[in-house]
Amino acid sequence: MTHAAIDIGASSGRLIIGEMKDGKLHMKEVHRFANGFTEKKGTAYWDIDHLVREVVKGLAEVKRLGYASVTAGIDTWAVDYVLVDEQGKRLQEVVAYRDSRTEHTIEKVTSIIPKNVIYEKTGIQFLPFNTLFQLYEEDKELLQKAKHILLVPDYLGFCLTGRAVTEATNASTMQLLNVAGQDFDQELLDLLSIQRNQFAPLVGPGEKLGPLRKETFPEYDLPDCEFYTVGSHDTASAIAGTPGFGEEWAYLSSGTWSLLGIESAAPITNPLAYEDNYTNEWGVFGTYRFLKNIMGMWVMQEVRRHLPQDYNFAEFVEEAKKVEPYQQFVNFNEDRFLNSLNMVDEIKVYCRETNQPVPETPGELASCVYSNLAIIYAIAINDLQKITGHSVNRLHIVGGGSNNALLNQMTADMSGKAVLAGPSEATAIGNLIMQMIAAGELADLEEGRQLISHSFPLVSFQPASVNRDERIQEFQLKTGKQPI
Ligand code: LFR
Repeated sequence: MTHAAIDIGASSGRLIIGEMKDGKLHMKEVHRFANGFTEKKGTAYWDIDHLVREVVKGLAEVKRLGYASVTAGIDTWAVDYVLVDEQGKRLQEVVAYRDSRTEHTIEKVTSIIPKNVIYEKTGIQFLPFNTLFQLYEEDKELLQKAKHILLVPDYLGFCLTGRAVTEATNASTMQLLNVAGQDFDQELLDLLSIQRNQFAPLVGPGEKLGPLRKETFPEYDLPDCEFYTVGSHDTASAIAGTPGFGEEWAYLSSGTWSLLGIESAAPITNPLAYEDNYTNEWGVFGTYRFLKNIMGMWVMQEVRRHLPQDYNFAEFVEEAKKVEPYQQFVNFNEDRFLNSLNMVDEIKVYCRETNQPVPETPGELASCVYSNLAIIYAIAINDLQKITGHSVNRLHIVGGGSNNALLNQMTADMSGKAVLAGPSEATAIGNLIMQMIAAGELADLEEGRQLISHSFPLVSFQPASVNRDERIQEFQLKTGKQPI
């Protein structure tokens, strides 16, 4: 059987074909396209029609390559939504989560329903862009007109199959689901003046969504395609695609964001988890991802955009290697780095404000980013162990960022943990694995992860002794980030 993973991140999308042959998963990328938000009249929007078009083009490419019949699953980033009317028409431009409209919304909402109450209900970390806060700022008339409020992958699935669902892993990131009730929380819906039925039925990953409506796209020659729901939140798919076994592993899904955490059988919402803003996103097969969002490769993407030299990411790594690391201590998790006007200037200003050497060259900037990400990861692992009582002895780094051997080594050094890097396409792999389980080719997630570990090489990094404690303390001193 041939499966197609449609995996769209904040900076690019791809369609990857996967098949099981001789006990291994074989993958081929058949289509790749750019993604990104653009500012129009002061608001940041995604080009959602472009994404629909590129997915259809990718499916046409599948047919052109000789695959007459496939299954498919869609995953994207989380939290952003599309309003759809009675006729199935989109009602608005899709606002991107880094838009500033929700800059102060956490305070507004939590002055009505206290923060700890929302956390107890949802178990979800407070991020300014959670759908709860975005919908709070949405045009109320438009909201009332909406028959469906669909998250991005559910909207794409709706355009392709005509069926509207709310896939649960992604839905959990809205911060509107009540974890005890396993459905939308009535008090939060009331706060937003939204009816429960404006959200399509909740479905788990691994359900049949429906066949591709080829007649909607007559200009393309398309394969027969049966859509399945998968972990439609890219991070849910990435962790499904991480070959972790036993108890003592943690993951770092490294892409535009760095998502660092553990897989848990139950949500963890104790006071420390609340204070340190750890989240419990829903994973595949009833798991929870206890994790923290860390500003990840976004920082480098933005540094790259604002430098006159056109370096690719591998070149940044080469430049960074020539520079002494750990020269500045910068907490990239501060909100000021979420959507800075100019990331290069923002880093320099931060260093000046804190009386630290200012990184100037591309190598110095990259080294500053990698050094601090490694320290932030190390602190997150320490905190995580304290909060959960779970001990971590290996860190699996997956996603595009796992190709950065320098950062992998620094992360091993700063955390004192063994790092296993790869696969870099964990998200697409997790998407494919879920389809294979749904189609009966794999028994369960454990078998899927075995398949991954037999199919892709993992690279191991052992921690070296490098003044770990001093550096972490200096970071805490310079940035004011207190240990828990
Ligand atoms: C990663 C991700 C994160 C989510 C952020 C915003 O691509 O999905 O998990 O917090 O993007 O949607």
